[in-house]
Amino acid sequence: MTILDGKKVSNDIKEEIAVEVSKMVANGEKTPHLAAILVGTDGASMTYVNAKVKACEKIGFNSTLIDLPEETTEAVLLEKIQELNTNDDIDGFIVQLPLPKHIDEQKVLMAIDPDKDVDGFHPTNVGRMALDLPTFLPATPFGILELLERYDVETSGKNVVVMGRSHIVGRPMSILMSQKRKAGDATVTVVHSRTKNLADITRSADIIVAAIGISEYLTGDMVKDGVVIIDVGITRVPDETKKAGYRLAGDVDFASVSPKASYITPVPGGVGPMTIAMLLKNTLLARERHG
Ligand code: BQF
Repeated sequence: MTILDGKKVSNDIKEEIAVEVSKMVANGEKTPHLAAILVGTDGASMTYVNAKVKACEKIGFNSTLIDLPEETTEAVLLEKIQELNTNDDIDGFIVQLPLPKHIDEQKVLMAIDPDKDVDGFHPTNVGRMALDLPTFLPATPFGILELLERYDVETSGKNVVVMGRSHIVGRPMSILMSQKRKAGDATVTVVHSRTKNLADITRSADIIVAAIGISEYLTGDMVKDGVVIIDVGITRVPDETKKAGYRLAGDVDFASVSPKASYITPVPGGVGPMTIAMLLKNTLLARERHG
């Protein structure tokens, strides 16, 4: 069993990007600049957005965090987005999800200039991804592809089961892995909350991408020997023995699944850090594309 060490690979990628940034700066080019909008004070969202800002500092990017109160209206948020769309100093920006319930997420994502949409959530970029045109790939699926590639995990002709159909992970992952690409050429099945005989389907999988958001849902009896496991889940589970009061759990029951797996991502330290690294990669790409 090999651990797919997302922490290590993400650090490799960040170092590669840092080298690129130094070269750009030495050539008198602009420094990549990522902005992030956070609405409200949700604990997990604050952690994620802070991790993104910190990663920018580490690799020599400029970053701007725009902190808006929970009560921010949709109109004010759309104004902020317009400002970032037209600010030539910003190469790319994200709106941290989830948004408060009074704001229409789809409307917000559609307001982002596709050329600055480094999360790849704008319908234009989703369409470009589906058509295999140059775009910004959503950071989590992009990170999973990169992790599979760097560990030389064979995907061609394999049965991949994607658990979950979210617009951020499951759906794009299923599209990307069915495409003709390095970590692609797979036969992909998407399973979800309405799927019947789910365990029969997961037991036939060579590779499982678990992205359903239910902690430790996938257990050893649901997988075959030699399976490759990508665990996208990241749930806070109350744990009084931890100083934070919680521990992080994936969608995979690591204890029962890992003995059967050929490769498996841990939680934390698997897919999560790769998500951050690929957001930075997209921002570098945005800077290069803007010329
Ligand atoms: C790690 C996210 C659900 C909803 C919105 C490192 C992250 C997580 C874990 C991280 C996530 C999850 C992010 C680890 C960004 C991944 O060491 O295991 C980094 O920051 N993520 C997000 O921005 O929004 C989310 C999950």
